[in-house]
Amino acid sequence: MFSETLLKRLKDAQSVAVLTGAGVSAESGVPTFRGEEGLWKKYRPEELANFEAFMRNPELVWEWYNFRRNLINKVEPNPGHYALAEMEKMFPNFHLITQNVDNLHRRAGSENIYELHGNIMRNRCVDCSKRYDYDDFQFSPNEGVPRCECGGLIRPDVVWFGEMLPQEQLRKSFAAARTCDVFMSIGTSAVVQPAGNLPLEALDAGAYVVEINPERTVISSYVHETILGKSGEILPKLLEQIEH
Ligand code: BJW
Ligand code: ZN
Repeated sequence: MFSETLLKRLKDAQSVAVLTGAGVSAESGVPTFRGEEGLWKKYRPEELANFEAFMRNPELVWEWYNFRRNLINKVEPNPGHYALAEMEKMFPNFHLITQNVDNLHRRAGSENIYELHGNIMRNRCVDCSKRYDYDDFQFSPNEGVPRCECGGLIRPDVVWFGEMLPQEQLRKSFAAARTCDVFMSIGTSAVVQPAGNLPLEALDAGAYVVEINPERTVISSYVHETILGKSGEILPKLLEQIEH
């Protein structure tokens, strides 16, 4: 099921970089953003995940995050997350770059993670940027939108459209893409920038680039291989092949 080239490249690899998206958590029961089961069927991602939307209607945006936090608290990492955590131990350099905010990679045991879009389990103040834990503030419709000790509104510590990604993590992600031997783009539509550009950056720098996704994406015609399938099924099989 895997090409000889991929297996050989992985066997010889000193450095592997992986980009993950919402698709890796789909088999855990977390809806993806786009497509059939899209979380944003009713509201497009751009309508809720931006600062103006939050300031205009913080209750609505908080309700949406509350719903997702409650869901994420109930689900477990799937075999795809666990296989990536195992792979981290197999290569001298292994960089896990994720667009996901759901913390499932960490819960599965991955350690070297770059969280490009933040983490849904953290909060921060829109005015003074002070960070708060999930437990410090939880939105309840009766109490309204939580506020910081400085009076500012509390928001989830995630990256919305039009906002800068965490610069150090972004820098490390691009450095990993430019220096890895094998790059895997897994469970992402790759339409959101700048993360979606990482596989192309890796290609440009000479890495062997593989995509794992049940559907073809905007990068499929550029990468070396697209393995069509679910990451929770493909990744454990790939792990098994490279372990021997
Ligand atoms: C499976 C599966 C299974 C299903 N197994 N797979 C260039 C051109 C045009 C616009 C821009 C541009 N550069 C920047 C922009 C603007 C914008 C952008 O990219 N817009 C595009 C939509 C066009 N980017 C930004 O604004 C970024 N910031 C930025 O660029 O700052 C610089 C700047 C500042 C000021 C002005 C201008 C520039 C920030 C982007 C932040 C994105 N944030 C979100 C929300 C995070 C918080 C939250 O979760 O609530 O991040 S949006 C949402 O999309 C979320 C995701 O991380 C992100 C990516 O989605 P992902 O993960 O790919 O999910 P899906 O649903 O799209 O795909 C799932 C895939 O899984 C599918 O392919 C399925 O087939 C597959 N799948 N089951 C494996 N079992
Ligand atoms: Zn504050």
